[in-house]
Amino acid sequence: MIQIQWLLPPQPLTSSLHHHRRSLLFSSRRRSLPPKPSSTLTFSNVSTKYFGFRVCNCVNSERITEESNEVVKVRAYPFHEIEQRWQKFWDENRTFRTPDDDELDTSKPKFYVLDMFPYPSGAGLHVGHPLGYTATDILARFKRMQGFNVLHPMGWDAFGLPAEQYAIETGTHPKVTTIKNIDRFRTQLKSLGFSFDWEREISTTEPDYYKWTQWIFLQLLKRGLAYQAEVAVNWCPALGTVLANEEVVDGVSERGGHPVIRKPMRQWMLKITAYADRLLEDLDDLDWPESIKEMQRNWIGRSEGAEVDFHVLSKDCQVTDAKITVYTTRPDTIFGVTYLVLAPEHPLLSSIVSESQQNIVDEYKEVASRKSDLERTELQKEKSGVFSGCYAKNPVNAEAIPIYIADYVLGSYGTGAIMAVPAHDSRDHEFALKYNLPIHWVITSDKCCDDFEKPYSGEGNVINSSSSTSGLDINGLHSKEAAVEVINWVEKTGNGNRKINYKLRDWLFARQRYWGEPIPVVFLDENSESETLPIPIPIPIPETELPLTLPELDDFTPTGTGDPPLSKAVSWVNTIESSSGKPAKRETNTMPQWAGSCWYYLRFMDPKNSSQLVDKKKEMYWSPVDVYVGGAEHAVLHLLYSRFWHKVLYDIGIVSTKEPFKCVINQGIILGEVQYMACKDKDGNFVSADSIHASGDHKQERIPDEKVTKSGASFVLKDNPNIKLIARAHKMSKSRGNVVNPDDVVSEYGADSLRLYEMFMGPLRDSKTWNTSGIEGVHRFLGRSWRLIVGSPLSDGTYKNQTLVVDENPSLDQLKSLHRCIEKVTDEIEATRFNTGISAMMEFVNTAYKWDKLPKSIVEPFVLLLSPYAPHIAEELWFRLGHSTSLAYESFPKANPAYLKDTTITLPVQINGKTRGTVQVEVICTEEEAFKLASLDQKLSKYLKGKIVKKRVYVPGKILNVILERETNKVASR
Ligand code: ANZ
Repeated sequence: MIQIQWLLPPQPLTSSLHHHRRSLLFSSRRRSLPPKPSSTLTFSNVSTKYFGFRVCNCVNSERITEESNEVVKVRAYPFHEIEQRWQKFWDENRTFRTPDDDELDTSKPKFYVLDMFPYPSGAGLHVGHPLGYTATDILARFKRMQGFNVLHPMGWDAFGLPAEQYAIETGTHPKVTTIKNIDRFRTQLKSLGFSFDWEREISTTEPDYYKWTQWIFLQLLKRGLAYQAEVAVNWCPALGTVLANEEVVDGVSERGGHPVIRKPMRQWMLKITAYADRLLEDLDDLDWPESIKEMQRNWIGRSEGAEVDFHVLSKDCQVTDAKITVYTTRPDTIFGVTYLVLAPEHPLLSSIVSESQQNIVDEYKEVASRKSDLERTELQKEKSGVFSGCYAKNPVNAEAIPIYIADYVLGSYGTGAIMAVPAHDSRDHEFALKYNLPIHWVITSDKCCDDFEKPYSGEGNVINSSSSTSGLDINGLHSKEAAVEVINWVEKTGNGNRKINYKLRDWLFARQRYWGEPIPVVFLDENSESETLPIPIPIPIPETELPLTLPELDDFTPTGTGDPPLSKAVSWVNTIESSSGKPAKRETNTMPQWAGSCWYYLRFMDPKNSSQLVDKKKEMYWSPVDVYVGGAEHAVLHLLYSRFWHKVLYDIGIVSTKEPFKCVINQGIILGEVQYMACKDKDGNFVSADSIHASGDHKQERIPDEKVTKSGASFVLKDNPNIKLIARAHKMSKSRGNVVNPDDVVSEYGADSLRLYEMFMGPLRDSKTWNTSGIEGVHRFLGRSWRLIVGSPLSDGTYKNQTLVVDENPSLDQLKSLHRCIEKVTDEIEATRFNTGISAMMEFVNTAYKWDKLPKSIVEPFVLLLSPYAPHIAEELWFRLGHSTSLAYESFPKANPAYLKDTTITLPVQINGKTRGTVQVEVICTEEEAFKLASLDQKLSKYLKGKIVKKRVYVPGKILNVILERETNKVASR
């Protein structure tokens, strides 16, 4: 049966389509089928590029005719109607609502599967979002069917910069933009059939939610874990605002390109460093990707060493009281110190710099203030510095060594001062060469041949390290022993002490922005004028006054003074401090976007609780999150911040587990479709990509896919196969024009196909390349599954309501195929190898097409297996198989081991005591069946044909021995 299928509602035919359609119909010798305004006979994507239609066999959707480059598409089954119907059904029946309070049967096991909730941007979902969401949805549906109580929620991380910037540009209040974007995201997510419990939806911007973010802040404040400090921030004088690090590119503002300087300002800090050791230790037991754990370890950056004091010398070389404390991880190199370095922001600087050097030092400090820490510590950057004009005494050998100021030493790490050992540290070595400072070797490598041209930073044996003045002698010791010896010596002589340091800094928690959670503290007016209090004393607002809601504001533009926009809400800012009744001002800084996302997983357990952050019983039941899926870009900040808050909440008895997320999975990124580039020389002629090194100067030009063909392992121009092309997949971006919108995919192939395709592209954790023809493949598989069970469409393109299944007992073969498929799909879901689970189902459907009959007892379990991946089609099939309720809580099929074993064996056959061959038999095979198979066997039949059997000895599963009559034997052989 040949039929044209149209994909979208009928459109007026253009003349070229008329012509094209007629020629196709003519060539297929079929009478013309006018496009009917029915659901199946509708029209396709009418962009000129994709404009096309297809003559297809309605029984199997296989492509029959395809004109040159026309993209040919077909709807393999009526997914539009099916998907809408089931999404409505799930909504109306609250199918995925997780029972709450007394309805929750806590004797059942629980499974909490969570996605990193999205920022609802104006751009809507991209195809990267559904990758993780489909994976978690498969797990949620699978566990529900295995009898678990499943918590699978969704919400919005909706505070943040883009909505505020949009407000500055257009005057639209961030709340309005946020609500609009959330609505769009929700609609898109619902169109993909995710089984979220939408009744638990939360948004970080809702006062009911941020009440508890503010409450956590107050607990941190109470415990001294939130404090204020003067911290250098990115201040842009031209824009009159503080910028986030990502808004500063190469020292200028991303918007407008204005210079940005580092300026100290009052900020809120959270003392995450107090939890450094616990954050490090507890990593070991987590089922997280090793790479993330390693990144967190490096971020925390624990190092063991010592702080050593170097006394500053006066002009006449006398030891003064002033001392510079350095932090070193290599005390074993202390005899190799040839100068000290202070960070430009070191507090001692002003008191030690000599008069003659003052101007030079001031200038240097000014330049350094414009650089970020990252720029300053970049290894390849040329080192710079200035002499302070002053010297210090090395405590171990009493040598006078010069003190320099250089920006490769950071004020924020260690003590902001170092002892420089140019022979053994590459940064110091580079600096010493540049400023002609001495280099003293004090470590030899264990291997031979030291190269004194380069610094040696490894450990080794100590040389040139003794002093009669101090009595310290570490020559001949190994680095490790020498370090211990030096630390003991400095501790004993009062020149320093053992010290553990962390790279981890306290968390800068304030933003000079409007669209964030207000910080719930006030400052008494009487204190704000105080000269003696550079940092005003914060007074927490009473917990009963939470939430402290954001005031409405019409003007979001920066104040120009560095004061946050909230300072414009004068009547909100001016308040009365509750306990004293005195006039006070509210804090106008807001919290960073990280705050709301630090604890949202707890609120999902009890989203409507107005008296507690989370009910204790509910928390005890649902904690911790069993599987947390999201992008690898959150390896440190979000995942570390939420671990920190969780531990604080653990300490104050709000949560019952030490860690929030048992297992974390990072989904890979989806790259855009492969793009082909041809190289052109100066004159505009194509040159092969493999010769561009030789030709040097060249330009690249994008080549449309239809002009490309494969030749061996390369891609070449169809017109000129000598020209090899560059094939590359890029991150999806608007500027490259390679962004795939999930809405388009859903309307063209259906949500089930998109879900299936995203899982089929490759292992969840790998990066993958989008390929539209891949969706056609999985879409065809769903169509084949549909037609296998429902049958071919009727002549008007619709399908019968019934199925083709029969109520008969299945054959052994059918049972074996089914149970192998069950085993594979189950194993693969459990191991989150979703792609190979799909292959197993494809294999099953291929096999099933060969069967004459389809027993219901085989088809039903298959539909259940398919349902976590492609829930809409599975629900529809389930319904057509005669069920009246959703399959969401049906038991997931279990593989029966009896059908998994290989039940045939190779049975040796002896004739008159000699092994003459073998036959394949079922393990439980009768003597008669075994003998019959032997007589039919080509090789054995030669021995048996026409002979009389005297006796048969059959040991089931082991051997068949046939004894022949001798007489007959002779007669027969005559
Ligand atoms: C002397 C020395 C000799 C050092 C040597 C290294 C090798 P980690 O392991 O990262 O903690 N350092 C200390 N404070 C610094 C700061 N504020 N800015 C830049 N560098 C700083 O690194 C500790 C080492 O980094 C310290 O040990 C110090 O240099 C340097 F052969 O002291 B070392």
